[in-house]
Amino acid sequence: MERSLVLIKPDGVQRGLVGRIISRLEQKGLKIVAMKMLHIDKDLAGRHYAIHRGKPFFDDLVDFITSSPVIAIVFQGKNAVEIIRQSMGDTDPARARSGTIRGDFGVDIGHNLVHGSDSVENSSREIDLFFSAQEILSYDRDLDTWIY
Ligand code: D4T
Repeated sequence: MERSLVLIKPDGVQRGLVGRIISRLEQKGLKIVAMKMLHIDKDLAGRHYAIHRGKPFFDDLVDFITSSPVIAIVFQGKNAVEIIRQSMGDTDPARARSGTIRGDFGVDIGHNLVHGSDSVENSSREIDLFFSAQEILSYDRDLDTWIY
């Protein structure tokens, strides 16, 4: 089953949107297999956003993601990566559709509330940055027979 790393960014935590963001993804049928709260340091931020190093917004992005605690979650489910990207909406909340997390709760690209892995390859790299193998749990849910 596919896995994706979701981060509820500092603005999501500060604005009290953690429960609502998690709810949307749970209601879709995705399963939480790991979760923690942490304050990302510059080193982890640099590794997580390595692909953006050198871009004009990189320093602001690192300052923002390290400014206050985040919630890191591994969601698991069929097509989890794509489903989460669709649920989050466009990177720029101003362009994100209503009904998406960013479309409903955000206005500014620098404060877009949530991160979700953009590919299966990147999801395993990102999950490894935030979680050890022991922290990712395996369990059955009876309701899965009604989702799949
Ligand atoms: P993340 O990685 O946070 O899930 O966002 P996306 O996958 O949707 O978008 P991204 O990697 O292209 O951008 C990462 C992060 O940088 C911020 N950003 C992006 C920004 O502040 N200004 C910009 O011009 C862009 C492109 C927002 C998300």
